[in-house]
Amino acid sequence: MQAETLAPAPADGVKLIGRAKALIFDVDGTLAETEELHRQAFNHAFVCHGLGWHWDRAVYKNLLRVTGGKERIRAYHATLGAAPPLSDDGIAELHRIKTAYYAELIETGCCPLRPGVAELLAAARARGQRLAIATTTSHGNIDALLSQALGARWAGDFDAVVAGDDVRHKKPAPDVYFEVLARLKLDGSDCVAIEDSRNGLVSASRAGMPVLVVRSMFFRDDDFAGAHMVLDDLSELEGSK
Ligand code: XBP
Ligand code: MG
Repeated sequence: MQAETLAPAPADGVKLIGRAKALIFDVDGTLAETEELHRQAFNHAFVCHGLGWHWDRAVYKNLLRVTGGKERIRAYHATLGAAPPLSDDGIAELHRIKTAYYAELIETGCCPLRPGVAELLAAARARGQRLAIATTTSHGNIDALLSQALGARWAGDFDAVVAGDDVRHKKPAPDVYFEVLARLKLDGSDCVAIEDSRNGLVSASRAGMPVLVVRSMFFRDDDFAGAHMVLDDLSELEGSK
């Protein structure tokens, strides 16, 4: 009879997390379900510029394969055969409008942390573990989200915060995770990455770290082969201590 392969239970996630020296969090989709607000903010910028573009959820889901907002705009523009040219400055201006509107949306308080996130951050701090962020989005967007969710002094709890524009290549390249490891002076195997997308999983895995995936709105059906564990959200860890 063939042995059944069992998926790791949340208790394995608790063990994995408990023995890590540092927990490294992705932001979008992992700490909070921000991607829908990013989508609305991109559409706002397109209206402001009179472009006649609109990214519905299906289109956006597909475009999320391209990490980074400026890169995503450029990739979409390239799919429009006869579109007027869009310069790097034009893209940067669109992205500035998008970013300002995204911050306004976040400041309404409509985007709380996902279930189990605040509890995990508090438990990790109580255990003396270090916290870090490895994200594709910008420092401004991280600050907008975490000031709202954790208070203005949130950054004091994190030993490294590395954003997309701090590194040469965005996820799925490992640059952002390698930069976090360099700042923490740790090896990947000492840490756990917490991610919500295939691109994030690949990025962290290439930097040599085990990855715990939490499924999010747009990446729910991504291929997470290679993840240490896949959870619906981090609150699943709480019942298995
Ligand atoms: C998140 C992203 C980001 C956001 C938009 O990826 O790809 O581009 O969608 O942010 P991850 P910006 O969660 O894997 O880090 O517009 O600021 O780039
Ligand atoms: Mg993400």
